[in-house]
Amino acid sequence: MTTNTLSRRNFVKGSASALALMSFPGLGFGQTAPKIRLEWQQFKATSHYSSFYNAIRTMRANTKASSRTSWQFWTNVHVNYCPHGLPYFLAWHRGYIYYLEQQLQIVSGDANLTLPYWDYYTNPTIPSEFTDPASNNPLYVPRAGTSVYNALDLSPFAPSVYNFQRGTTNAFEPMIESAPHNPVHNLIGGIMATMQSPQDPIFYLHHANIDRLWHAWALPDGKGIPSSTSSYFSGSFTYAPNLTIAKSKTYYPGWLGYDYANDTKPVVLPPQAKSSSFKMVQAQMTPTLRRPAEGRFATAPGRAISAAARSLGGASNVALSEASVSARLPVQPADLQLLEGVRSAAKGAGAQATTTFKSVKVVADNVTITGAGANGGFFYNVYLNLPDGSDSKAARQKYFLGTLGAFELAGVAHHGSATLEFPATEVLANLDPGALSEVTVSLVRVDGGGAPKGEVMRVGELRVELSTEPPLDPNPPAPRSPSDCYC
Ligand SMILES: [Cu+2]
Repeated sequence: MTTNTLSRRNFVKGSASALALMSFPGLGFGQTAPKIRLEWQQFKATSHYSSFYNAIRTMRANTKASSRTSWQFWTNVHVNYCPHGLPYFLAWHRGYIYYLEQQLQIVSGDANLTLPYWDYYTNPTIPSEFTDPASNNPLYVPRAGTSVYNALDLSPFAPSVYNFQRGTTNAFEPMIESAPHNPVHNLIGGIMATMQSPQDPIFYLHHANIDRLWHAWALPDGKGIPSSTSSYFSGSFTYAPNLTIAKSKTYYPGWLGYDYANDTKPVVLPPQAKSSSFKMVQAQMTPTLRRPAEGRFATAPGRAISAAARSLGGASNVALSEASVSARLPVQPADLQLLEGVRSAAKGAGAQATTTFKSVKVVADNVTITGAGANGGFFYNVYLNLPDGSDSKAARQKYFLGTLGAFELAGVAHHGSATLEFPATEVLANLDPGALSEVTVSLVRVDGGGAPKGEVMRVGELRVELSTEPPLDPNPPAPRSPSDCYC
């Protein structure tokens, strides 16, 4: 597949519309040439643009959610089944957009229609066709912001990222979900900051791009992706009645019969869009990352949370606004020793850990969001023991735990209790021993163009927890049945 990439790409530039009919050198007898998904700027110049546009208009006009030809039907598939922060995030969404693509082909009558992708590493502003608020524009929904420049991150594409699955060190899937995936949802905001996000047509261009980035990362040899016969790829995903796909088919073989016009990994960030938020954006991207000032919070001392978990101390009622903030947790010396035990065990220095605890996580418990906050337009980067004045790229690799925003909260909120957990054992293992005289969690605010002012979120308790669970587990429990929501 990879050897033909260049010739295909050159060909795409010339005549995209006839692509699916072409066969390419190197394909064996009986093999069909992959259908090529195009970047939006190329796609909109093809005859498939009107197929895409009209199919979305037809599907959005269909208000019968039980009908597969309605837009809401597909949104409900996402609401009910999508795994976020769980295994199969990439594979599940690959199958999901594949079936939506087929649905668009059926509705449009254009069998060669492929989903376009939005390459925000080249054009970080939403294509203008999606932002025209004319009432008859099916590509438009109200949004908080249009630039995702501040969501971009190159760290998933670093040479050290070889493993794939959640539960392995330096793993691609959780990394790309953390950024740019989640922050793109957050900075666009509006419906994109919720589990109903597929209502916004830009969702599918975003996920086609995430899918493309997975493909680009995996080339040429699949890196650490589990083999087709591994237990990881046994079983199937069910999206709806008669829409079931073997998990292995989301990667093996032939890759569902489509490819992308550009299969290369991003290596640099794009030039920043000139907009009214230019100065603000500039200020956030300075190469030095300051540790946010410590807020004053009521604190909760260390305590047992359950037989399997112990809180090392927490900060209560952490209000989050446009200001970044750090919370220093009141960790007792005895608890610091437990933490040091987990650190040295995770580092491999003291494999015979004297503690029953094996892993550590930062827990944001009882998180609430204001109405303005729920509309998105912002998010927070979460760090453990971020030093002051570190190089932002290095800090990203060493102290970064994940992102917190309206989208992440929406993903957990419909379980009833809004608790977000950030695995922290890998970061802990990489801290210098001297760095453990204190435990500080920093929340660094990142804004898009339409960020709200004032309080947007509140964390009931922000704490660090030790857990008896192993820090890394590439074979987590099997996903729940399709009748179960596992967002
Ligand atoms: Cu998404």
